[in-house]
Amino acid sequence: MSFASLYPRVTATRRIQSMNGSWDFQFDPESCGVKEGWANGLPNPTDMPVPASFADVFTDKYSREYTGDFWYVTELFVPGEWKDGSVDIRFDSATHAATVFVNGTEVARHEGGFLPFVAHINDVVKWNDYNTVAVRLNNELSWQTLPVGETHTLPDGTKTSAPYFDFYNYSGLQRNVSLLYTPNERIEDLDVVHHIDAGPDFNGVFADARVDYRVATSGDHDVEVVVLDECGIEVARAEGREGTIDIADAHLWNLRAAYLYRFVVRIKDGDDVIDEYFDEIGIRTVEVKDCRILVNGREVYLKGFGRHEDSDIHGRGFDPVVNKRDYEDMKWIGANSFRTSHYPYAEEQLYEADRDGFFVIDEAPTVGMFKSTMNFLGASGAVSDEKPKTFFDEESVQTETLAVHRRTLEEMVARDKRHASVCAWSLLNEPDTTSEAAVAYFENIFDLVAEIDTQRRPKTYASIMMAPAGVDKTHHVADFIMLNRYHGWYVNGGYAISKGLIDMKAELERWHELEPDKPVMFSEYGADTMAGVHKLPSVMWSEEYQVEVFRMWSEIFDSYDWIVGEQPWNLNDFQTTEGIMRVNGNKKGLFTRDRQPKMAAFYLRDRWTAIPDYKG
Ligand code: GCB
Repeated sequence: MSFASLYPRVTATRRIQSMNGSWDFQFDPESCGVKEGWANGLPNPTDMPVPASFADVFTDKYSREYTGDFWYVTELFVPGEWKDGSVDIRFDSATHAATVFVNGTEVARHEGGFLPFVAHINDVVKWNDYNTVAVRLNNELSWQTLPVGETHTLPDGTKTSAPYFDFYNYSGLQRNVSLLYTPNERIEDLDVVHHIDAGPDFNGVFADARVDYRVATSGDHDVEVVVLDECGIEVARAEGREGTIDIADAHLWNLRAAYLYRFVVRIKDGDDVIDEYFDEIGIRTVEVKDCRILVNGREVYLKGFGRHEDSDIHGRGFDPVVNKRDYEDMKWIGANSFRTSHYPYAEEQLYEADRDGFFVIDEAPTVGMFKSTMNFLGASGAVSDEKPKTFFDEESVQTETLAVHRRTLEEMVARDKRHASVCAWSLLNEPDTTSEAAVAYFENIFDLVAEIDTQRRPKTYASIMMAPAGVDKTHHVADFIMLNRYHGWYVNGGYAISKGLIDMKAELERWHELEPDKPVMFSEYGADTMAGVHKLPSVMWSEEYQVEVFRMWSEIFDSYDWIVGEQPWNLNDFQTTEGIMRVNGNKKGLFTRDRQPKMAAFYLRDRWTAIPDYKG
C-alpha cells in the first residue's frame, strides 16, 4: 500500500506512461463478464474517455443511472527496456470497487472509490508488446461501502442506487491511470514532521526549523535526503533512513503565503543512484490550543468552503481546468481554506492547495452513517418526523464497516500526510452521534489516526444538526468542534430567520459550556438559491434571500471569539440524486455549476477580504 500512496513522478530513475484516453466500456448487469472472458476483450463495447464519470456522457436514463458491474478495457504497450525494474499500473482512483486483469489474469483488487492503488504486472506482461488491461468496476452502495447507501432493484430487475448522501453517485475511472516504471529497489514512503523555533522576534515567516524524517525502501542500500529551496539551491542534506534535518531561517508555509521546499530522496550505492523520488514540502506546524487553531503558532481564522469534485458532463471526472477555476474563485472571494467534503480529492488538488496556501480539512469518504430506508434527506431527519434508528447499533457496522473505515483512513493518511495544506482530518460527515453505540467506534478510529499521522494533526468530524450540544455523544474525541447547521433553510427558514439566530446562539453557548477549551468552526450552513431568481422583499430560493442568510450567520460568527472559521455550503452548485428537494441538483453554491458568482458571493467577498487570515 505504501508505494501506491506516493504520487507518481518522473525522476532520474522513474518513468510514467499515461494510460488516459479512450477505453472500451460495457455494462455487465448479469455479472457474467468474468465467466465469459471479458477480461480479454468486451463483446459489445462503446468507447469511454478516462478520466471521467460515465453517467453524464450518456443520453439515455438506463445508462446514466446504471448500478452494478461494468468494465473498462484498453490495449497497453509495455516497453521491453522496463523489464529490469518494477512495472505497475496506478489507478489514482476507481469508483467504488475494482478488479484488474492483465492478459486475462487477475492482478489486483481494491475497494473504495477515492484513493489510489497499484497493480504489479511484471509476472503477466508481454514485454515490448501489446497487452490487454481490463478493469471490472462496481458502483453498488451498501453499509459496508464508503460512502454508505443501499442498492435497490426495480420490478424489471434493474438495480438502482439509494445513496444516504446528497451527491450524485458518480462512478468509473474518474482520475488518472498510469503505467509506472520504478527500480526494483525503490523508495516506498517518506514521512516528515516539522518543528519550528519561533523566538521572541518571530515574524511568522522565517524560523529555524527541524524536520524529522523517515524513508521506507524495499532494499538495504543507503539513503540520502537533499533539501532544495524554491530557487533550486541546496539548503540542507542528511544521510540515513531516518534522522533530522536542520534548516536555519527556514521560509515557512503559511496560509495564502505558501513556500515549498523540494525534498529529494535517493537510494545510493556509492556514487550510483539506485532510485530517486522527490516531493514538494511546506514546513509548518498546526495545533489546537486554548480555543484557537494555530498555524506556526499563530491564530488563524478559516474562510472557505465545503466543496465537491463535480462539473457538467465530466461528473466527478478529474478536470484540471475546472479545478484551476475553483482555486481562482476561492482566491477572488478571499478564502483561505476548504474541506474535501465528502471524500479525499484528487492528489493534484492537494498539490494546488499546497502551492496556493489553502488550509485543507481532509475528509474521509465516510458520509451517510445513518440507519434509514430513505435517501439522504430522510436519513438526516431534515424533512422527516421519523426518528432515525441508530446506525452504530448494528453489529455489522461495529465489525465490517469499522474495518473498511480503518483501512480507508490508513490509505488516506498514507497518501496525504506530507501535504502542508492538509492541516486537519475530518473522519466522518454527519454520522449519527446520538447513541452510546457510536462512542467506542469513534474512539477506535480517532485513536487509529492519532497513531498513524506522525504530524499529529487535529482531528474532527462534521456534526449534524439533529445531534446538537447535549445530544451528541462523541465530541470528546474531536480536537475542535465542526458544525453543519441549517438555520435559515431546513429550519427557521424565510421570515422565521431571526429565530434561527437565537436558536443557534443558544446551542453555541451550550457547546462552549461543554467544551470550553475547544474552538468551534462551521463546516456547513447556507441556502438553496436559483441563480437569476430575484425578489423584493426576498423569498427563499432567491439570490436576495441567500445574502440575508449569510448576513445572519456573520452576526453569529462575530459574536464569539472562539469561533475560528466559516465554511459555507457549497462553493458551487452540484449534482445530486433526483428528488423533490432538489432542482437538477443542490443549489447552495455561492457559484453556479459553471463557476459564475451569485449575489451572495459578492457579499462574502466584501466580508472575507476584510478579515485577515491570521489574527495578530
Ligand atoms: C448536509 C450534508 C451535505 C448536503 C447538505 C444540504 O448536511 O453534509 O452533503 O448537501 O447538508 O445541502 O442539505
